[in-house]
Amino acid sequence: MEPQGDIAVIGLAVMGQNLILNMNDHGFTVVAYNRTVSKVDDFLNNEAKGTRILGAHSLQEMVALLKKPRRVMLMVKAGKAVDEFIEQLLTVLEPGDIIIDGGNSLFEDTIRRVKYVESKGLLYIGTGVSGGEEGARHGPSIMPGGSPAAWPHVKPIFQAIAAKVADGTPCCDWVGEGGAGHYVKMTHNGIEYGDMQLICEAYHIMKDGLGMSADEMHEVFKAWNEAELQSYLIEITRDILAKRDEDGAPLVDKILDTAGQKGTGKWTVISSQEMGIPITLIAEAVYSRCVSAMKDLRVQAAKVFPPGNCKIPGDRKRWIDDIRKALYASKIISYAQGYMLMRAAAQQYAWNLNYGGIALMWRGGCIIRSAFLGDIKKAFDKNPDLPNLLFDPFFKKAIKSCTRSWRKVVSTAVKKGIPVPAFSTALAFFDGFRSERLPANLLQAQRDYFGAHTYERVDKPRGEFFHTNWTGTGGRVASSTYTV
Ligand code: 2AM
Repeated sequence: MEPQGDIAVIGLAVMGQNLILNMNDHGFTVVAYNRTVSKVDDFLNNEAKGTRILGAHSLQEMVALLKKPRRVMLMVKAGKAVDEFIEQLLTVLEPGDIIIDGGNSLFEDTIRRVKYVESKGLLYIGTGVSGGEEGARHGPSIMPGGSPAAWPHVKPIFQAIAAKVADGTPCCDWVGEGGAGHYVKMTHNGIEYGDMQLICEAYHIMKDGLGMSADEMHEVFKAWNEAELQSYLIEITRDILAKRDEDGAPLVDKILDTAGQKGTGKWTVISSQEMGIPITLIAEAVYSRCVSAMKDLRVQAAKVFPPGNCKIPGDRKRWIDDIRKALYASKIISYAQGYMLMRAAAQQYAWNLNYGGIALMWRGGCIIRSAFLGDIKKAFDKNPDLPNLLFDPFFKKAIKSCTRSWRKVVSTAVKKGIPVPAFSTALAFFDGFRSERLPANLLQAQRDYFGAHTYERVDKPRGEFFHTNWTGTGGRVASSTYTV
């Protein structure tokens, strides 16, 4: 009998299982395999009961069940497990077959793996999958990159199972070569860190500054979710604030204030440092989680530096509106920074990224899905070469309409001692970005003073470098220049 399997999925943790069930719902025959083979039968006898899903108890059996070219998707722990499976798969697959990694792999690993697997005559895709367990089951955002020749073979499956926007367009398209898919997914996660931190700062000001209850904040987030901030993260925040513990008190108040992280936010910041792109908001979001994790030290510090009165006087309704605007403006900055990062990465790694397409992929299914991404898509559709989101007329107008409130919220929070690292770094970035002249003239003078690093002059063409003997005792020789 001809093999029936359209695709194999290795890794039966919840994401893998849900993707398989999703593929099955869309008419594909999936072969399921897992390192701990007993989980295959567990899955077949429970979640997969009554479906056309096939189980394999060895990689050989799995391969024999697949149509050619064989498509094998790894949904295993990022890191060593992926490399180990690639090695094993290379012994059972044939040239032309396709290995897909759907885990949260570091894009540099994916770049290496694409080259390696292609060198063996097979094709490789590293794909971001976002949307959590629910997304995987009912429609994730899928961001594939790697060997372009593999895409036509994977496209029908991925686009069928992906989330769809209102007009039916799937939140999945080809991202680019090499590690492009995982890079875009990493950036997505970084932006997700930023969005979450922004919401938390709004919540903090409302709670401590305006003295609002969880119920009152629930109403605010409910209203915000009806307008320009409409998004999955605002929606779940609304619902979290309404959730009661068994004793009837808001559950959110009982949760310890220490946040964890798995590393994709950190990777985004590391990559931005390497590329010299200021994604200050995401960086602050990552560091804010680090500060939150220092609970014991914070408890000690709170005794040494007890907080003063942080109540914010004035009309609460107006404040809430100001906070909404501060959040919206900061969010625009965060996405502008994220897009700058992707643009720099595209240049560095020679990826031809479609920025509007990326916004569309993030429009549905994933954690940062929002109405806002529809506006970003429109901006890049209008001008694919848009150098910065802030230059798009829609966003320019939006930022301008928010700046007064944004400054008011940041300055008041600072006065009251409520930490707003993301709101304030966004504003500081904005002010730096729109400054024709920054104090870096002085900085460059300092560098030339102690290190003979040279400087360019405002009254001479760019690219001409000068060195001054500042003290009269330094030498005439300048150090070689370099850029970061
Ligand atoms: P397991 O069920 O055999 O532990 C999520 O952890 C998924 O990744 C699971 O399917 C798990 O398989 C798999 N996994 C984790 N580490 C692995 C490794 N080193 N080799 C193979 N599979 C691994």
